[in-house]
Amino acid sequence: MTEKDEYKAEKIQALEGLEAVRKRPAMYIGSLGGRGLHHLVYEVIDNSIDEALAGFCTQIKIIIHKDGKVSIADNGRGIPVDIHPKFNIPAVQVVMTKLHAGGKFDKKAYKVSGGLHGVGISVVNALSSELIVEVRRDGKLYRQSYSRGKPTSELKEISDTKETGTTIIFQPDYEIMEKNEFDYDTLSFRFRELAFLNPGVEIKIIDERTGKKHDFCYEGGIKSFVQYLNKNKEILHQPIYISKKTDDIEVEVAVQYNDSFNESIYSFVNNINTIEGGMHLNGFKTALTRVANKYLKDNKIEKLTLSGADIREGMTAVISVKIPDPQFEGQTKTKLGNSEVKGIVDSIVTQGLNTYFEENPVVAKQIMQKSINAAQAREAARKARELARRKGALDSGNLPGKLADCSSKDPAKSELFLVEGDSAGGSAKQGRDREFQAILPVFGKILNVEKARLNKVLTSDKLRTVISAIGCGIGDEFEIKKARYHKVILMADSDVDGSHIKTLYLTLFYRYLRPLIEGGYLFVAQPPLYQIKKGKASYYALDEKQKDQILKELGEKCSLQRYKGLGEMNPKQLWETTMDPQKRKLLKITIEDAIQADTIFTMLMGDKVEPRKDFIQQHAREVANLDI
Ligand code: 0RA
Repeated sequence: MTEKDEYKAEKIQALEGLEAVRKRPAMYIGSLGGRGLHHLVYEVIDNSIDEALAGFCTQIKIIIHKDGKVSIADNGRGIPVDIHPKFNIPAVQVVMTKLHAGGKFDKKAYKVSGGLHGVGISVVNALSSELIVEVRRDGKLYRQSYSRGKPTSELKEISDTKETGTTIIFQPDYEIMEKNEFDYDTLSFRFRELAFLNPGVEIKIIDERTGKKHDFCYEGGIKSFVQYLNKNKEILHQPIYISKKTDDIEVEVAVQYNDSFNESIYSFVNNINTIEGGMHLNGFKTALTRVANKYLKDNKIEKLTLSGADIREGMTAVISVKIPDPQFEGQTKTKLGNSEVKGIVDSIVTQGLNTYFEENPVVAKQIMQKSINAAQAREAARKARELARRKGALDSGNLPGKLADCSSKDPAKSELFLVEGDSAGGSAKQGRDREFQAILPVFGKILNVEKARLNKVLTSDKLRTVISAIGCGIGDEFEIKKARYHKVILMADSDVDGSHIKTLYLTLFYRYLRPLIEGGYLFVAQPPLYQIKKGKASYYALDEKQKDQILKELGEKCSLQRYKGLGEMNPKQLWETTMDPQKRKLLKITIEDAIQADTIFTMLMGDKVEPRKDFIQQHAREVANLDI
């Protein structure tokens, strides 16, 4: 084979690469829905972040255009434009058309591995009906356009410029992607996170459809991140910050305690949120537990051994490591597997915390006291649980009297409705299909678990009833496989009180029965707001929009009834509109993002009033059917 043939062969291979992306796109970006769509933007911005990590880029600007395109502009070095010796085309064209081509040029110690999939910018090109790349480099502005991964022009020199950097504008290919719009809040959330994780980098977003814009830039890095996470909480001290950078690994930890009982630790590897944790998180936890227990002992504060959970109660922390060759494991590939990282993080955190405790004895004693309280409360909870167990109050062997159980014993087919109010409970009992639907009437407001520890939860009759009906236990002893129903459905009025009750229950599930949410077992029923009658036919509308639409379609001579509560519906209506699996629309509760969910719950249920007011004013509509 001549050299020329060889080059041709490789070029063809490169093109085939992108064809493969178009044939099996989900393999490269995970989904073709909203998530995949936003992933395309993350893929591009990760390359700009790499430039920033290498020390050449300080600003990234993202614009959502009115026509649905997105542009990402940075002030990095610009993608090289010189002719690639092997492919005989400009390097930028190689980057845009060859899978994983990016890494070939540079010898950086580590890179953001391109979101979870690490696929490179060519994938975005392959999945765009139109893409333009502009490079500012060596005093010139260059431009090239593409469609569906193939160049539609040569790389052209456009003008002179003193600036450097890269701009990519793309229109997602809606022949492949499901038609979806870019969401300002989703993108902003990720950009804020990236700005925290890469201090000093300025990330601007502008939404030209609405005029919304935001500038994210945090000189304080993850110190600012924990302050942001704690912004609605009462904090105990300024953030503790520990960091160490060697040639091929960078470790950063920020910790700040608040007066709540919750543990919120977020870990990242190369800017990727490692939801499933891994070696870096293990190293951190091990070090923290060891250092705290040693401090207790050395300072003779109290003769007891703290568990890791005791020390982490009320702690907000961010751990960020940057390493050259991350191995991601686990179900969602968000668990760091590199075992060497555990010892490195452990030793850096041990040293850092020891120094901090030595230099800040007041804070150290505060944290110790909080941990001791936690240990004592945990012991009390253990006893309360023991007592509850002895009385059988938590097992399903001793089902609450109020529960109208279903006859099916198959959890996968069974549903539990938690119904607010006596009359609604009565209607639900009569209207249900008793084969697979169980009804547990619940009454009024329950304990706000956001402000209570487990032992207090266990002393509440109302909560114990719910826990024993579900059958999984609670807290550390929770066992999802014991669930007696695979659908637990909250059903309350669509008014302010009903929303409050739903939110209280959501908080209970989020803080103490979270695996039920993670397993996709928790739902909110959506009873209709209106009944519209025309002659003998009746129609139901979930919201104003639907009501207006139905009224328009039906024309004149309709009667309209607004339901104030579930109780106004007779058993048959309740079945038809809200309970019948064939007709109802359930809202599945998911934890899209733990950080967001956590912030929302603190805001809705915590002590500070102002942030709650602001949030409710801003999200008045969504709060009614909070979907986290
Ligand atoms: C390859 C090599 C170099 C930079 C880049 C790619 C690069 C890619 C993107 C994508 C968006 N913004 C970007 N900025 C840079 C290194 C260039 C050099 O050595 O000068």
